[in-house]
Amino acid sequence: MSKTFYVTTPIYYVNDVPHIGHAYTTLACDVIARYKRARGYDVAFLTGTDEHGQKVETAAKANGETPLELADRVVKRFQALWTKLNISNTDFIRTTQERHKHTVQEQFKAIEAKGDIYLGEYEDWYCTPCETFWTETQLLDGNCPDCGRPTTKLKEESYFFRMSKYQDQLLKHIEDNPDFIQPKSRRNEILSFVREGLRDLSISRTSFSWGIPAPGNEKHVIYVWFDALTNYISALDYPEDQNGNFAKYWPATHVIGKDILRFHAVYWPTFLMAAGLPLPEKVFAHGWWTVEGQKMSKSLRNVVEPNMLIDKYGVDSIRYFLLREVPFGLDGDFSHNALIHRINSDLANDLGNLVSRSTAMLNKYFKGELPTPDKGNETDQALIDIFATNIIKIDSLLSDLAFNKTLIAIWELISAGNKYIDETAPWALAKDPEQRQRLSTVIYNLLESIRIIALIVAPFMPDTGKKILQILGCDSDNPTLDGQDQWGGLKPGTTIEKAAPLFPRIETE
Ligand code: ME8
Repeated sequence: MSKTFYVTTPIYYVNDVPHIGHAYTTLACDVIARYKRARGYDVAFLTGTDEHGQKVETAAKANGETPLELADRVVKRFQALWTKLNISNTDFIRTTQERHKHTVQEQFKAIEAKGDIYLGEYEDWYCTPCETFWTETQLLDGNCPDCGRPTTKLKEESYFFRMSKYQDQLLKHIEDNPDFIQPKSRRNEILSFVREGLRDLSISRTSFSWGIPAPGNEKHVIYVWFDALTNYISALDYPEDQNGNFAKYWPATHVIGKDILRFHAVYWPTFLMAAGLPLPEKVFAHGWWTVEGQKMSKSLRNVVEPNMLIDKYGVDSIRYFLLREVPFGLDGDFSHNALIHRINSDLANDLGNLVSRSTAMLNKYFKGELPTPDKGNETDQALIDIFATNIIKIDSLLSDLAFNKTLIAIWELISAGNKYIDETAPWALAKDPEQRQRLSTVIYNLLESIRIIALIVAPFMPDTGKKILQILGCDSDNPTLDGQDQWGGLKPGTTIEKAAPLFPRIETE
């Protein structure tokens, strides 16, 4: 049996066009998917769009189109961005697809048959932008406690899910599995929320029609979150599982923003419990981006548009910046200055220079033909050791989705390479014919360190990793880490050309 890994992004609402926040989550999932693949896992990586609900219905009406026309139009923008951002998803789900509607209805029927869905009457305050009901006491000055916008009182017949029944079971699961909800601060929030008590959840609406009908009662459409969360298993063809994907890949690692943690860490697990299914492996809630110190919003006209950034700075620079700048899990601020600083110092200086200096010296001193190293001395061993140590460290950091610490650990390797050049001073060795073997060892070690750096940086910066591996004459299409992350992979005798600068410096006025 091969090792499998299943990672998912939220499915994004189609009433908004993709911005840097959406790109961030999807990118994080892509990095972990690529890393796991390089480690020999069979990876399923799902993203998609959330196309039902009142929000989408209202946005479509305002545009004079049908909800499906709106969805068809906006979904293309998401898909085009993921292509441009080099996202390696293996599937893309739309909640308007038949496969999804089928699973949602089957899931509803199964939970109803078990007695955990019943018909009742609902009266509460509804926030349409958030698609969420609030009790009187939860409102802040009559407004939605999440977004601050006005709510309306709704009374309607509704199906309810017996969420209260699963309170203790959920609490126990969270307590028994310290890594189920990450980071820890978010886990504590959910623990106290669950301890306060779970109410049964209204899971259908009769006040609008853009959604999946409740089985056997067409007056009701299924609540958009019951619908949306199910995407993670409808994409695996649950329950029929005709291709064996559900058996193979479930449970998933869900990566989401902190805004939707409660849905993923409370509602979704209890739906799964009711359906008798295993709970997700992990729910990781990352932080929120602001822009130049302000909340991103359409009205402030400060929404950062990823396409423009990629065109201007290059896809790998953006991928690097987003995951390097802020610890995953904490809030961060996007600023052009910070981005340019990272590109110039980390990419152009540290990584770019290491590659151009090393390949230039190989060409200058050995006409581009990789020499054979000898056993080496302590300086060489120190370099080899830090690679071995950090590769193990990176594996464990990435299993905690600690992207920025991983990049710091990779940059320790790059710095070690640059420091090694300064310490060994190849230009001085080159002047002394008796130091020819020493020079061979130094140059070999430099190029070899670049090979490993390219492999380990490739999940973050696929084009850059590929470019470096091509320069080194290595397999660049399927960068594998297993077995290839050991020192000594480069073959002496390989011809390696002098590399052009990988990252041009960005001049600022
Ligand atoms: O919530 N900073 O969809 P959505 C960081 N359809 N991440 C951000 C962000 C920001 N400023 N803004 C958005 C939904 N995000 C539901 C999900 S899942 C079954 C259904 C990211 O289009 C972040 O991942 O509002 C957040 O969770 C997601 O976009 C919300 O996307």
